[in-house]
Amino acid sequence: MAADAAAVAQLWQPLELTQPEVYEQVQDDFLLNLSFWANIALAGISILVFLYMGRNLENSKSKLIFVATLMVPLVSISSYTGLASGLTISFLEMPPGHALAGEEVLTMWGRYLTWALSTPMILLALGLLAGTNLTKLFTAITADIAMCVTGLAAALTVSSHGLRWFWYFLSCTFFLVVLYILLVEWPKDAEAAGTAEIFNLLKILTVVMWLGYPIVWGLGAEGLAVLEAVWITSWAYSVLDIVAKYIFAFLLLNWLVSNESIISEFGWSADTGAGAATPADD
Ligand code: RET
Repeated sequence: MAADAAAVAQLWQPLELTQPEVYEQVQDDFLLNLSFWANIALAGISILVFLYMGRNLENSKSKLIFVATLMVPLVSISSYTGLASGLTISFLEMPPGHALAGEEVLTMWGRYLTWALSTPMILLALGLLAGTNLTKLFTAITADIAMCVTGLAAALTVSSHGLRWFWYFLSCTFFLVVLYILLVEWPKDAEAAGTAEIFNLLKILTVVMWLGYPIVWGLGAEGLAVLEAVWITSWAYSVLDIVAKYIFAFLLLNWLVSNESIISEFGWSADTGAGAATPADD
């Protein structure tokens, strides 16, 4: 009798995996594990290459662009180490209404968390390159952080299926703000700053790649579960990351080291944009 009760109690307990158990699951899925380690290796190589590339920069704004760009693979190597060790992965039971309702879905929430640190660095570098003003930079970065945090909330909400999607659309709304600044505001600033050519290349790369993330979320196990195998979702994010982070950063730094003279020194304020007249010296 007592043994029966214990068995029933065990059956009703939520499946809470310990960190070593999550780690074991990651180890057992070769392709999933590879999607993490490929990025750890690429981030490591990128850090070394970028440090070498930026060694002779002199102008203070160029140096800030460099530091922001270097932070991207630095955050990334930490993010992927968190995933590979099972620290930032949880198995979450999907709520009724979800395609995998009642099932435990592997959720790589560490990705969303660390995007809140890496994507602002990308936008800081792009905004400085475009010679934008503080107001637009602040708006782009805060909307971007809000996008990542609400995306994290979408992934972690298990109380209601509807609310998962509500978070998702909130995140998309913040994303629209970022897209507007990238596509409408900064190109004008970059034109005035003389950096339009490289800015437009990086803008296209960024917009196209970044659009991939909400699509993968929507199709992956956390969303509509069209892509059910978790390693496919993970590889999709990993490939997007490779282009949106390391290739993006390489192109930016490669341009910067040979065109440093185009980047003006600091001299912007909250209400003047690139190319605005410098206040008279009186
Ligand atoms: C989520 C889901 C909710 C809706 C939206 C999303 C957008 C994510 C983006 C991520 C970009 C990440 C990058 C990381 C580099 O380190 C959170 C997937 C809109 C755009 C570039």
